Amino acid sequence: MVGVGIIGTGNMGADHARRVHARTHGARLVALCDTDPGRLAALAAELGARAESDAARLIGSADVDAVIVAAASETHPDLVLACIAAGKPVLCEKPLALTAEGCLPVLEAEAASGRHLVSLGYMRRFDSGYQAIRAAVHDGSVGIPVAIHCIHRNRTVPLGFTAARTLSESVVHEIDVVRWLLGDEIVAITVLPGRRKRSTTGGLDDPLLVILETASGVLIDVEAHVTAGYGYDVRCELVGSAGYATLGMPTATLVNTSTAASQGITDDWLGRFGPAYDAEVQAWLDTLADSAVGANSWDGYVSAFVAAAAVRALDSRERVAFELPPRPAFYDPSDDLGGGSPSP
Ligand code: ISE
Repeated sequence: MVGVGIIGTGNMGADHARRVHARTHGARLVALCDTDPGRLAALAAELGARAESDAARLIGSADVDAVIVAAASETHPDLVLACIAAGKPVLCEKPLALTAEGCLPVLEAEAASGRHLVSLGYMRRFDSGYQAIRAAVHDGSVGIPVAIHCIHRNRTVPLGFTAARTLSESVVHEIDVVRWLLGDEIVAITVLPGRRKRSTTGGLDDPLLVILETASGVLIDVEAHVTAGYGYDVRCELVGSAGYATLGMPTATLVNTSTAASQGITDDWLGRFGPAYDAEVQAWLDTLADSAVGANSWDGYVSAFVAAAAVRALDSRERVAFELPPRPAFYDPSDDLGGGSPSP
């Protein structure tokens, strides 16, 4: 039994805690940590876990073999560094750090440890729909990829939300998943703000049309739309030289009545990607310490790097071309990009 400790008991952390407690095998939820004592105590009592007010103590606990980090984004790099120092595998929610530079100490510490201890929570890599698209690329059935059309809609965001956050918190998922689908790197990005909707308060530019270009010339468009109003909606269609592959609607049941045909829609990503989160955490528990599962620290660095370029493209209203720094040898390409198998 792997003893799991979870830092952060907000929406995502609580969801992971319930998942480890009830929907995975081979693991036991041992300890939880949060800066909000009331929230922490309530969840710890619900799940029969120890409540720790200090993250360093949780990471150092002898009964904690592996750690999930789901605390506030700005705390991620320090918490991940503490896990590496303790030699404990860590599954960190995205982002690895708020900036690409902020990821660098993690890359250095992980390489110095000689162990792939860090997995990053880009859960779309574990979604069966995205996996089927990737399989269609890898087995050649859609031919040579030429374009990807993406839609990423959130129902709503808090007041004061910014378009830069749309890019670094939402579009960052497309940035990660298209690299993984294609085994190709993004080399240029353009961001076009559209007409502002009357319902959008605070002057938020929403939706944005984001265009990504890859090294081999695949064109990707993303409608990034965080005040869509009606629900959470993520779509993806990959077009190749011999066909295309499209994500199905996640709620399969179509209700047909005399006046309408309707399908349910989820409110947020926890609903839409629930099975993907389950698969991600189980895969992580199954391979602990052997290697990262899904995205690794290098992927976290690249997604932060490309998201920063996207913010520059939005600010300048110009196409921004860039070159990634060389990938450290420690992060072998077969770990994530085009490794030949369509597994995560
Ligand atoms: C949120 O932070 C997430 O990470 C979700 O997966 C994403 O779809 C959503 O747009 C973000 O706001």
